[in-house]
Order: sequence, then C-alpha cells, then structure tokens
Amino acid sequence: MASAAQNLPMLVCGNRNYSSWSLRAWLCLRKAVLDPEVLVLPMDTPEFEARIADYSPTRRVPVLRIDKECIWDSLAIAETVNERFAHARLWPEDSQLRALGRAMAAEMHSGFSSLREALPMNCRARQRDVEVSQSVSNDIRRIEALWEQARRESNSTDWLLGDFSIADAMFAPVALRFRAYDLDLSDATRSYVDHWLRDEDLQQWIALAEQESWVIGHEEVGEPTLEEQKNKGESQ
Ligand SMILES: N[C@@H](CCC(=O)N[C@@H](CS)C(=O)NCC(=O)O)C(=O)O
Repeated sequence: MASAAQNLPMLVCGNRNYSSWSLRAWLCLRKAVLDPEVLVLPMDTPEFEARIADYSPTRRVPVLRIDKECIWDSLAIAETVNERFAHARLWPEDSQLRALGRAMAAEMHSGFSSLREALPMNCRARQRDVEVSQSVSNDIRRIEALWEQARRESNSTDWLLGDFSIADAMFAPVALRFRAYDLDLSDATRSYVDHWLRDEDLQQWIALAEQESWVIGHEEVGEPTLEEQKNKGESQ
C-alpha cells in the first residue's frame, strides 16, 4: 500500500449504500492501490448538514483531502489520483481508447439523469420490481451500447477498455443499479455487471454498505424482494 504518512489521502463520503459518486472516487483510489482514510457522513441527516461545510465547499460528497489540498467532485478526484500516482494508470496508453474512455466518463458524469433519478444506487437492493419509463429505457439502451462499443474496440471481455480505467469506476454504480432492479438487459451487459460483482474492492464496499443502518426513504425504490429480506435476516 502506498501510504506515505504525510500524504495519506482522506476521502469524505456519503453513505456507502446510496452515494454513487463517493463509490466512484473510492474505487479510483483503491485501484491505484491506495488505502484512503474514509470519513462517512450520513446523508439526509442533521449530522451531514452540521459537518459537511467543514470539508466540502460544495456541501456535497465525495471530497478528497490530499497533501493539504481539498479536491471536490468525483471526476476531478479520479483525474487527480491518476496524475499524482504515476503507477495508477487509470487511463489506457492507447490515445484512441483514452479519448473514448474520457467521453464515456464525461457522458456518465453529466448525463443519464432519468436513470439516476428513477433508479438510485442501492447496494443492498436485489432485483426490485420497478416501472421503467421510456426515458429510463433510453438511458439503459445508451449505456448498453457504450459498454458494448468500449469492450469491442478494446477487445476486452472484462473491463471496458482492457485494463481497469476511470470509465469503469464511473459505471460501477450503474452495474449495481442493474443488480438492484429487475431490468431487461442483454447478456453482454450482464457479463459486465457480473465482472464488477466479482471485484474484491467493490465487494468490500458492498459489505460495508450492508452493515450500515441508515435508511433514506426516497432512495428506497421498489419493494424489497424476498432475497433481500432473507439477507437482512442473516446479517442480524
Ligand atoms: N458532480 C458531483 C456530484 C456530487 C453529489 O451529488 N453528491 C451527492 C451524494 S452521491 C451529495 O453530496 N448529496 C448530499 C446533498 O446534496 O446534500 C460529483 O461528481 O462528485
């Protein structure tokens, strides 16, 4: 682990269960083989309101504290980690693939608002029954096309651009959404979701999310399935 005492990074996150932008930033740090100190501020609580301004100029998470600097916004954190830690290699060497990856990351960062609003990331949820509007369906089809294009152009059957990249981090919460809700997905899409679900870093994040007791009502979309109720019973 690269954990130089003076510049041990600290990441301020929201609840692991729901904070998709926090997950993206944390994955970039983990894949750069960094083990950041993590401070979780529970969202939608008086504690979050009282403490967030001490860390974040935007009052949002994630925020990275590194070398006495404060970097807010998941994409800026990802790029900073890639730049500061040369071994991280969070973008491919091939410039065409790098350009594709950057376009994908930017599209995720600024788009897919229908999917993000209707189907929140929920690490604990499994295959919930939901109504899928036309605009959500359009977002899903666009994401499937992007994943398919990236893996085809990089000849990859696992990560989007061959090796792990920032593009994968940006889409990890979508993979979790695709597990959380019962959706009509292609086999290729499911294979990428399964690839993510086998990842040890993501498994670590999910395990910690499952231990959280905070529940945000409006983020709980669809009825909990029998599998979730069973999982909850087993973890108590
Ligand atoms: N564009 C920002 C989005 C950050 C964001 O919306 N974070 C959410 C949690 S995932 C948040 O801080 N919500 C708390 C609030 O708005 O009070 C990024 O990429 O980091």
